[in-house]
Amino acid sequence: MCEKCKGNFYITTPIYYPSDKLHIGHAYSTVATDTMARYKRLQGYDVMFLTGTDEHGQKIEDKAKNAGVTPKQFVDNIVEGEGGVKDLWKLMNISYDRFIRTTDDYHVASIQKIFKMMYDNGDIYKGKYVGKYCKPCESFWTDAQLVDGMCPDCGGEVQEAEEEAYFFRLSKYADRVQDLLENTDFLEPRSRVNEMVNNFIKPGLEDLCVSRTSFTWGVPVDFDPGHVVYVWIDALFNYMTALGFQNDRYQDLEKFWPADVHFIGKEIVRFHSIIWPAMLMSLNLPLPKKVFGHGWLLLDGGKMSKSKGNVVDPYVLSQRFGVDALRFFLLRSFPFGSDGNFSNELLISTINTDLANDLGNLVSRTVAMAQKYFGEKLPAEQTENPELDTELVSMVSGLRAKYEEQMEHYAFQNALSEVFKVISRANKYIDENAPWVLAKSEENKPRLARVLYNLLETIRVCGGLLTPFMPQTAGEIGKRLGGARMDWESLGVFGVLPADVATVNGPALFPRIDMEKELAALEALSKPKKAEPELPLAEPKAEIAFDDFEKVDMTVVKVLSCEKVKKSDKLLKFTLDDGTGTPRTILSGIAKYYQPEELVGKTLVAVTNLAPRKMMGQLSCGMLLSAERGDKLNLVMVDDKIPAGARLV
Ligand code: ME8
Repeated sequence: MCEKCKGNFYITTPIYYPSDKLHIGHAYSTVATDTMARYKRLQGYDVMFLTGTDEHGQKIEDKAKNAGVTPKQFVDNIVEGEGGVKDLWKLMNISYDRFIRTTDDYHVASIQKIFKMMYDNGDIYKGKYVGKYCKPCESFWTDAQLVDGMCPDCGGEVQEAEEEAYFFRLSKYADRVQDLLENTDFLEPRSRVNEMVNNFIKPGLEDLCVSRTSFTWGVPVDFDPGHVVYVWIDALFNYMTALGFQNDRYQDLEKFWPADVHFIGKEIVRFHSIIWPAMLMSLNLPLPKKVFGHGWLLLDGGKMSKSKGNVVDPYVLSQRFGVDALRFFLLRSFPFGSDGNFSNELLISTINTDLANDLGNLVSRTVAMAQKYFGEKLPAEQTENPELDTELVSMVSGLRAKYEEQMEHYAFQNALSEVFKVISRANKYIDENAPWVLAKSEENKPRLARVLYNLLETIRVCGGLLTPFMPQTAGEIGKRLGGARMDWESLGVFGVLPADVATVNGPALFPRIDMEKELAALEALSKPKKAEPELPLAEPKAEIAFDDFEKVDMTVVKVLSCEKVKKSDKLLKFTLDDGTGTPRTILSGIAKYYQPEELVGKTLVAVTNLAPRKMMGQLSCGMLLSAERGDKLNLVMVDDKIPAGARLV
């Protein structure tokens, strides 16, 4: 621990499945974690905030296959590509310290060692799995756990599955895990403890199947080829491998383990509160101090999901309302442990009420009055009026303690309520003191200065405590107060601003939104785009005899290289593998439809017995098949599995 720090604090988000683009529900876990991490940094802790992606498993393997790319290419695109996971966290101003990808080499190697350690200590053994498997959830279930024969997590169909597999002796740890859940604060909210104990532990914890042979996209069990490690072992241990457990990549284990808290969604509480501690017990490792299972953001009463097509796009919302407003809304509108119904109306009314009316108005009115009545700086000569000032001053002085009490219990909504009580009180204080009346007489100027000072000081403390929730806004508030102190120590004290504080004017922090117009605009955005106009069909050609068709050699070719032909807008020059061993050159007039580099490696079809033809001084030996309708043109691409040289028959 560093000498100046209050201590170390390690907090994690779940690591996300990069199977689809993320939606606002995903951002919920991460915004909450970011807010907690920023709060702890504000308090003076040395924070490690870990997030990342959980990239193995059959679901990803299947999706990659459908997309015609390798699993790694598929996940790379969703994690690192434009509009992907990392982009979203950048947009949402997520201040993570470390990002782990479970395909990172150091993690893969660590997982192999961890699996072997549990095999060597006898907690992992080889057996045969017979049961029900839910593919989307990558979970095996016993008959007793199914709900009406369906997966208890997603409600989807399960399949009979039988395979040779490794098992983890989860049953051995049932009593210890039950004791942990019932007799400590390990799992919160407490309501989730009953759910875990009654639904999973009391009916009898069975050993857990922890390897798969039905697919290959996972961490290979190095001592038994053909088996890959169950994704949840791979995923859960990320929290430790990212600190350096069983690898040399990082050296932070001693400093940060055990984690202070894992924030996770409620549907993965089972994995984090039963399987995770049991595996740590197996390896005699310290358990995380807390697992907090937050609620879901619902849409029309159900969970948002890509498959239901009811996801809400955080890019659209943050572009229209600003990132801070969106972050604020997520934590202000719903208690963290419970589900909450997302709606555009609620989002807009929260912004209008709390941010535009209460906070925004307080800042603009106060700064505008300070500038109007006194110019850049307040005069140092000020008169207090205890009768009018005491309540506000004592509320502001006591705010940090109340806020802290709530934040320590992850009660974001309550912490914000405390701040907004003070903001409302300050708005009332303006009306009670009517600065515009005081301004009328010179004699009242010292009193007027004090009223404005008290308001500016209130804004400083409230703005400072809002920093973890709305970092940009808090920074802007600090600027308006002439670069005011907003460190943790100063937020617990009233009277930190110098009496002759300088203020800076600026535009409204949160302009009021016209609810009706905005709802209509959002509605229009969510409507499917107009269908494209029908493209004209080409005129059919005259009938030909089969013999004529037989004369054409159509051959499968692979693109070895492709480049633009100099001085030509239309032509691309292809070097192709046609299976003969001698590269074939074909020029094709498709430059306006494709970038040359995107075609390298593609499998195409060429007419290979067409008489060679010179174009722009170069010889083209054949023609690539493409499909045309109206002004749309696409090369005919075939399955990459077909070898070069295969003949179309
Ligand atoms: O579960 N409301 O990944 P994931 C609130 N890879 N939270 C939501 C939500 C919603 N509508 N939709 C998703 C996984 N989430 C695993 C985690 S950890 C070792 C492995 C939350 O991408 C969800 O509850 O499916 C979970 O906490 C997180 O997003 C990641 O979900």
